[in-house]
Amino acid sequence: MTSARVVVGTVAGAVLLPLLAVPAHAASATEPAARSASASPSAPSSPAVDLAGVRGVLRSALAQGAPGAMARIDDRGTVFRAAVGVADRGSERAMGEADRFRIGSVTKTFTAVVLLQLVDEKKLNLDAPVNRYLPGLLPDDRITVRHILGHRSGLYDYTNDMFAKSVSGFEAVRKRVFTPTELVKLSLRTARTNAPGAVYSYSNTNFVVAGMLVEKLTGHPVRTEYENRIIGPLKLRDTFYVHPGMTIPGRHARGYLTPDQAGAPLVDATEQTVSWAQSAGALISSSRDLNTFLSALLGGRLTSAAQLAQMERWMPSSGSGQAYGLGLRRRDLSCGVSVYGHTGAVQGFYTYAFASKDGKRALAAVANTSNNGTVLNTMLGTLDSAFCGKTAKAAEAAKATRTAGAPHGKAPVERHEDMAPAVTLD
Ligand code: HEL
Repeated sequence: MTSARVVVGTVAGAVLLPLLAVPAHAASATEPAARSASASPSAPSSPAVDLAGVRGVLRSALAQGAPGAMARIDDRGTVFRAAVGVADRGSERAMGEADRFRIGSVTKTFTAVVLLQLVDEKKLNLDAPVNRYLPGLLPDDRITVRHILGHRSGLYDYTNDMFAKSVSGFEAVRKRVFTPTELVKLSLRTARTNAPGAVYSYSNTNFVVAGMLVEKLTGHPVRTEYENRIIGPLKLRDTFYVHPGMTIPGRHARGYLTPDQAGAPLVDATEQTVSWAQSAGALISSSRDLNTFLSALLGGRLTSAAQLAQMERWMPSSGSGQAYGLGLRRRDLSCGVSVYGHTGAVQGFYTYAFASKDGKRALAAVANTSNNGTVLNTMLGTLDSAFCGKTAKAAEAAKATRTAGAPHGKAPVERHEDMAPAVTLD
């Protein structure tokens, strides 16, 4: 069950050609010539991918309670794959690198891209009040679109209360269908966390509002806009917004929620509406599609250069070596390299999806469990292995991770930004 399957190969379709015009909304997924497996996986200045290191991190996640874990790295046409454990505890089907999964808050980057495209189209002003577009929605006219996309609105995160008890909280909403307005109202029951723009305070409410902006400005459901602007042009064959449907289409990993009580059995959380998250976290995707998406975004093929620069205007966020732009995280790795993308935590799945500054190397890594802070922090190690190679510090970090301790998030793990509620930090 813990044996790792690792493949290095080539990919067709992983590299998109630059677009002709700006804004680059109609990104082309023209297939490049396949590269040979022996081709250099990275530019001379980039450390070689440490696939054995990635595999070691995945194995650690298994030892810490994840039924399965996998990662895929796309580097200039060369693909590195690793998968360990099982996708399905019932059938014991092995985890596959091509399995689909729920990406949680990586959805936020997709939503931000749609809004930045609308800025390119002059339909939206980042510094305008949200209430200009959605009159009366928010209790403060000073909250701007930029505050929403940078988690600086002060709107309380209603999921803090919703998932205070992980399993019963989840079961209470598993089949529910919320309207976005209902979710905003849930948030507004609690005082705001800060004045508009004052500080970073991560909140799902922001990206529910972002989805409402998409729907108001385009006149279409967010699903249509994801499809027409990102999924279709990039040929993302594994990416779906099924809300309020509950199932993951096609071959997918099942997701297992770790109960708060140590030793209690994992809860299969695969089927759910994810209506509590919607445009803040309900997308389904695959490691290949996430790498294609982030490579296209960082490569400047989804927005104009000006709007990508807006997404990359970094503000301090919680945690060292981390910053937040607009729907985009920056993480500074042990070797001094910074990577750009997002993380996701939805019941049953932890995701890391990051790319290099030029988008030419991208990693997506997934464990099919959640509410297990140890696994979440262990999976962070895939970034160092993918982007730093075998540096001494990465090896040290991997060693520390391997000895990090027990599941259920009680171990002395590295502090993670915006930790999902009730995951223990010390
Ligand atoms: S949390 C995060 C991650 N984001 C945020 C969002 C997402 N996910 C959620 O808000 C779900 C929270 C509940 C998840 C649940 C579990 O682990 O399955 N936890 C509990 O129920 C705890 N009581 C900031 C980590 C992100 O990386 O952006 O995705």
